[in-house]
Amino acid sequence: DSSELVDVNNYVETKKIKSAGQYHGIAEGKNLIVVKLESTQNFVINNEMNGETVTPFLNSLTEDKDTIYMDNFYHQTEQGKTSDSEFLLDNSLYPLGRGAVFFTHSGNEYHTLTDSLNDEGYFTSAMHANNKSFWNRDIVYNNFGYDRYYSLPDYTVGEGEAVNWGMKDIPFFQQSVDHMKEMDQPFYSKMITLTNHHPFYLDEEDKFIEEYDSNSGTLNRYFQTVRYTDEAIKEFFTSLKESGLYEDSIIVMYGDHYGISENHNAAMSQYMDKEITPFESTQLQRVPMFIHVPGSDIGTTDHSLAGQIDLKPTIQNLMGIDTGNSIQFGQDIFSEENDDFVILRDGRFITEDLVYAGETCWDKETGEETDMEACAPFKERADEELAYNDEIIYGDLLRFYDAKNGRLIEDDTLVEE
Ligand code: GP9
Ligand code: MN
Repeated sequence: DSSELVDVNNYVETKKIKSAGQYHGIAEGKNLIVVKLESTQNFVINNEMNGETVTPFLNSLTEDKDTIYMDNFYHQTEQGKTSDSEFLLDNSLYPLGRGAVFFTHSGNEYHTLTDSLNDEGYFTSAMHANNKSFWNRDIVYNNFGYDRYYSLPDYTVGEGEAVNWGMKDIPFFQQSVDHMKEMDQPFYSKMITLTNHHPFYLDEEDKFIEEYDSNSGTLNRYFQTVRYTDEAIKEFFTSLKESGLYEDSIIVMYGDHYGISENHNAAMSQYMDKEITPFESTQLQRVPMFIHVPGSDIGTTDHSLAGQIDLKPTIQNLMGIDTGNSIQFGQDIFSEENDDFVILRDGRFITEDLVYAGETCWDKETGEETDMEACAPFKERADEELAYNDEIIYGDLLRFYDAKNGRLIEDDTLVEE
């Protein structure tokens, strides 16, 4: 009942910071396009593979005058993979440690990013050229407040236009822009790419660089599919400009989770030219995050420590939406009061100076093991935060919270279904 929410709420209150951080309202009233980059890890950005540039277009954005590039941004997903990253985006809550919350708690009450945009009069949609029930998305998107889900039947997959799990990213983006041209503005569209997905196969004509030469075919091909998606994003920006939508839009892009699992540590170690310790493995959980606002002059590389849990309050701040009353664990990345603390869903965490992984405390600067005492207070907080999170999800506790007015709802006012 609502009494369970009291402790959770007290904890969340301790994390609340000034909501109106830097860049508040910079994209107010603009179309919001969020591109979820499949399996894209940060190590490919501004990096080469056997002398070839892996992500030329994304690299150019890291130098772009209208783009903030976050290079210290972690995914926080677990077994629910892509769907977990979507859950984080919409709720600023952690997914579950086991199973996929999209399946296990699809019917809970949530106070989503999408709801907040609906309240501002946005037309909201998700775009992904896959079967609509994959990850239970049709049910969940409806509950999260999306007005429309553009799924496989909304796309024409021509001859040679599918690879791996489905439609290739280049035609996906092309046809998605055609849909956007028909939308009422302002709109919010969440787009989910697919080509850079295990097993990372490509047709010959889509291979812009060579394979890598390790003992892992997965890693070898990964560079090529990342390169393909980079090309798709470049073309997407061009189509947006041609459609006239570009100037009135903000584009946020983030990697959903790792593409290269620990099974490929030997190959990764060859590529990175160092041993993949639990410390390195944790640092590899960084995913790229870009915020592109045409004409804004916000361009910088931001090293702030942050994670997917921070997407919702950060985007809301940019859109000029007040985040003050939500029950959530993320913080606006651009607020000066932001904590430098990221918790991964499996209990690992990262602070300004430390990484906790493999039940060991690591010194970030040296990458060497350090005294567990340094990590202990953070560990307590990480465990506490994840436990409160799980109480919310298992107890469907947001039923007892009136997010508009920021107050707990007494039980007797609730109509049980
Ligand atoms: C499937 C796509 C990939 O529609 O989102 O899902 P993943 O396997 O990465 O969770
Ligand atoms: Mn994914």
